[in-house]
Amino acid sequence: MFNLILFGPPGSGKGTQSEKLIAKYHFKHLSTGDLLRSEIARKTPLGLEAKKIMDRGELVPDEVVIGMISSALDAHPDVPGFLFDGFPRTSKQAEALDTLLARKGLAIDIMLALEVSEDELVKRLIKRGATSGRPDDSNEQVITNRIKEYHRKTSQVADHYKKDHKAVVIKGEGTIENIFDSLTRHINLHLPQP
Ligand code: B4P
Repeated sequence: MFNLILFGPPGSGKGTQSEKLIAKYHFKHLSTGDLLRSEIARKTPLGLEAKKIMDRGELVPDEVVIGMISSALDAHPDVPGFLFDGFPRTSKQAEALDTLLARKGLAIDIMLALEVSEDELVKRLIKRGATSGRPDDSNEQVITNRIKEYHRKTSQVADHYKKDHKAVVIKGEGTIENIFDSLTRHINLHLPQP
């Protein structure tokens, strides 16, 4: 099994590139943003609570997202690997992920970190907000808050993987195809040979 984290600030292209990577490698896609939005759409108690937090551009509590990932890992024992998109977003989530994977005899193989300038992030999210209907993309103050949350709580997660030499920084600006080529080049280097 091959386990990959796609990392980066809000709007860096994690969702966009995940879709293409899943189509190529058939990993199981685990996006905590998508899982939370599905809870919101179904109006579950978890979703109603998460919505208030996400609409402010803050991070949902660690226990909630760790619980969701734990259930998702148990539900898919026979996949070729997992692609974690938007998770882990705090050091506590990174430690929990290590523990959950270790219980199954697994580990993270590589973290690919998309690097994008702040101006470009804001531009992309405002553009998406015009059509997506996502409340967290529709207000510049909320977008700025999401980027601040990233610097406060998420950016240091990369250090967790740098110390094991598992983190690779990828330029996240340019065409979607060129960025995808860089990602696949690094994945192919690390994939176990058949
Ligand atoms: P997420 O759903 O993870 O999404 P995101 O960070 O907004 O965006 P992503 O990086 O996937 O960008 P995308 O490809 O779509 O998070 C939403 C919220 O959920 C968080 O703020 C938080 O509240 C909560 N949450 C999620 N996970 C959590 C966790 N683990 N712990 C706590 N809370 C959690 O790209 C954005 C736009 O850019 C798109 O419109 C795309 O078309 C465009 N784009 C992509 N690549 C481009 C390129 N190369 N050039 C130009 N535009 C590009």
